[in-house]
Amino acid sequence: MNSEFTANYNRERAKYEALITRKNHEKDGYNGIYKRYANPVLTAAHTPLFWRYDMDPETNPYFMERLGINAVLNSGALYMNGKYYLVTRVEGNDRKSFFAVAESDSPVDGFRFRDYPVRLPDICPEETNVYDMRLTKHEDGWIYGVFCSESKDTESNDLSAANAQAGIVRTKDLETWERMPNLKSKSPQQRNVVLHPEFVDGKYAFYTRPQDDFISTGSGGGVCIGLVEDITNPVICTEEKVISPRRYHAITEVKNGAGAVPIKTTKGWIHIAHGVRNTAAGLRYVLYVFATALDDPSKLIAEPSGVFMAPHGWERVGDVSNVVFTNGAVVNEKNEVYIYYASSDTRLHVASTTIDRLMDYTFSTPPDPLRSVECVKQRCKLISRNLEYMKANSIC
Ligand code: M1P
Repeated sequence: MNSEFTANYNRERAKYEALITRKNHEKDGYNGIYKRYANPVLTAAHTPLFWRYDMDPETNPYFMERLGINAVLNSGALYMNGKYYLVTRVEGNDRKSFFAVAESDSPVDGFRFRDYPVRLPDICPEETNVYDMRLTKHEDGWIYGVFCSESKDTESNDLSAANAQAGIVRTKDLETWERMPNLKSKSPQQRNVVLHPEFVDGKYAFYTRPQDDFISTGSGGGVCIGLVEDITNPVICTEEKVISPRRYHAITEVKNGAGAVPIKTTKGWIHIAHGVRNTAAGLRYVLYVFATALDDPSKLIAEPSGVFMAPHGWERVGDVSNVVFTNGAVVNEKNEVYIYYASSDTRLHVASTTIDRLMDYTFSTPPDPLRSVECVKQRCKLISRNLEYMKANSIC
C-alpha cells in the first residue's frame, strides 16, 4: 500500500473515531427551560469515510475525497426500544440532499450512521431534491416519514424556480420504505408538513403550511391542519384550518412552519415550530412553541410569547446563517425530552428538557400582546408582583 494513502487514511480514521466517540456535555447558559449541549450530535464529519473516499489505494493513491458531504442537518427523530434514531438530512457537495439513519444508545452523543443512506422508492421522475423528514409513529402501527419533495418549476423561465410538495413514506424498521403518492392539497406548494400521531375523527391529520411559491408563503396564513381519509391516496379532504397564524411584527411575520411531531401531554399537544422574520441581514429563523387541545388538535390553547430558541454564538454562522430549525424531538420513559435542532443549515445539535418543564413553559408563559405598549404593561405587571413578593419575603 502506498505510504501517502496509508498515512492519510490512518490519520482521518483516527480523527473520525475520536469524533464519533467524543462525550457530549451540557453547555453554559441558563434559562430554566432547556439545556443546550456543547457539541453538535452530527456534522458532515460524522458521515463514514467510506461514503466520501475511495478506499482503494490503486484507484485513489492520495486518499482523496471523491464524493464530499457538505452538511448534516434537519433530522426527524424517534425513540424506540431504548434507542435514539435520527433520520437526518445529509447534503452532498453536489447540493442534493438525501436521508440517512443514525442511531445511538444515548440521546446526546455516540450517533453512528448505518452503512447505507435511505434508498427512497423513486416514484417521481421530476423530483430533484428531498429533505427535512418528520418521523411519526402513528397509532395505525406504521412509522411515517413526511418530507419535502422538490422539483423544478417547468412553467417558469426562472432557472431557480422550484416546486415543493410533501412526500410520504412508511416503514416498520427504518430500513425498508414504502412510498405513497405525494400529499395533495389546494395549495400550489407545501413544505414543513407533519403527520399527527393519532387519528382525528377517524382520519389522518396533517399539519400543513400552504405557500404561494417556493420561498414565499404569500397568502398562506400559517401552520394549518387538514384531514386525509386514505393514506395510500393522500388528499386533504377538509378545509386547511390555520391553527398557528403568522402575525405582523412577531417572530412569525414572514412565515412559520410545523417542526417536531407534536408531543402529547396531559394538558394538550405541544408543538415546537419555527418562525421566520425578515431583518436587514436577511431572514432569521427561530423556534417557538404552541399547544393545541387534546380533544381537538385544531384548537390553539396556548402560545407562549416570542422565541423558545434562537441561534446562539457559533450556531449563528453557516451555509444559511442566523437559522435554528427543528423537525424532530423525542420523549423517553423518564419523561425527558430531547430536541434535535440544526443551526444555520450546517450541523445538528441537541437540547434537553422534561415534559414538566415544557408544560410549565407552554402553559405559564404569557402570550405575546403584539404591541409595545401592551408588552410594557405585561412586563410591569411581572416587575411589580416580583417587587412586592421580594419585599414581603426579604429577598434582595
Ligand atoms: O434555510 C432555512 C430553512 O428553510 C426552509 O424552511 P421554510 O420552508 O420555512 O423557509 C427549509 O428548507 C429548511 O430546510 C431550512 O432549514
